[in-house]
Amino acid sequence: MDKKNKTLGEFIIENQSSFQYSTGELSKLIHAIRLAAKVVNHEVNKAGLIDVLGAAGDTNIQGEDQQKLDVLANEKFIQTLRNREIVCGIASEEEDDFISINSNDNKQRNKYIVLIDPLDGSSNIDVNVSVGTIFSIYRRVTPVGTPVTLEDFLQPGKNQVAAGYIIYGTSTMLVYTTGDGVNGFTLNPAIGTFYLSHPGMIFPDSGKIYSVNEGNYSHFPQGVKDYIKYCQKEEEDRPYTSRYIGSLVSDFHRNMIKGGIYMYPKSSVASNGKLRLLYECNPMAFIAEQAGGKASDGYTRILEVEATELHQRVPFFCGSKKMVEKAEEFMAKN
Ligand code: AHM
Ligand code: MG
Repeated sequence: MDKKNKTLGEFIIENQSSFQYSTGELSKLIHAIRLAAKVVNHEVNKAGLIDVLGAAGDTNIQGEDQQKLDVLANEKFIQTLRNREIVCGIASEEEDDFISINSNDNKQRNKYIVLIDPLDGSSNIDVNVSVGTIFSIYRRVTPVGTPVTLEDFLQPGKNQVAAGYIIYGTSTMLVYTTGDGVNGFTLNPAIGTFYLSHPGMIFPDSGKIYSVNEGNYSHFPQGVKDYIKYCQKEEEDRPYTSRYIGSLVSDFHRNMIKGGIYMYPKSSVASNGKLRLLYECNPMAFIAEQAGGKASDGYTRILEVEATELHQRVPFFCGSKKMVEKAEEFMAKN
């Protein structure tokens, strides 16, 4: 069959048996995320026509203003995952605490938990620039049949069984991994079906794009400043090109296709940077590694960073392997 004719549904069914200990539960979970993605896509596409632009009037636990679409996307994902009764717990950027889910018979038999950033890149919503959804899936560590605890959510990223993102861009794509490579699916909006458009996605070993908010330059650690100067220097294949959308999913997606590095370092005003370990950095790091790329906090592999709180922040360097290694070299020197 022509790869572009293969739907996400067909792909999930075909690959279910290759997943260790598969009982079909993970497949059902990906099916549910696919459904929620289509619903959120529909809402995002109507932005500007209906009253979903602008601030919702509340702030989340991290003190950030919630946008109406942030709240809506959060509701849609949680509602879908609840209705399908396929997870035992959910944590979201937009929820202060994790949500424990009891199934109808009140005997929680589900073993997966989901961590999600329902709509990432909120500052881009009102100006019609690409935003995304990021998700991370783990097997619970506490016994099945009991309510989930914080311990289930604070697992190291290397324990993830699946992770992915949806990019609401010029087209809408769902990209995910279950630990066996990375595959990308593009939504045909006319019929509401995702098709396998990017099989076996690979991060080029190196690239020419660096993505960082250079407005924060004076607050960056010396290692980051030196690496940025290195990117800009006229030498060998440099200067690199600077590309920063301010929407992690979009910056990551472009860099994975073209080759590049994304950085959100710590700074003198934000000691752990901005991005959240559990539902932003870990899933992107898992995808990056599965595509042959690399993700680090400047010194340590992201997937091994210890999680101590749900909304923990961590410095993030992610992208083409050689570029991340070079940035780490500069960090180590300082
Ligand atoms: P958000 O979860 O509140 O949307 O914040 C995360 C976003 C990332 O998508 C993006 O890369 C980064 O924040 C941009 O931050 P800044 O505007 O500080 O450069
Ligand atoms: Mg976010």
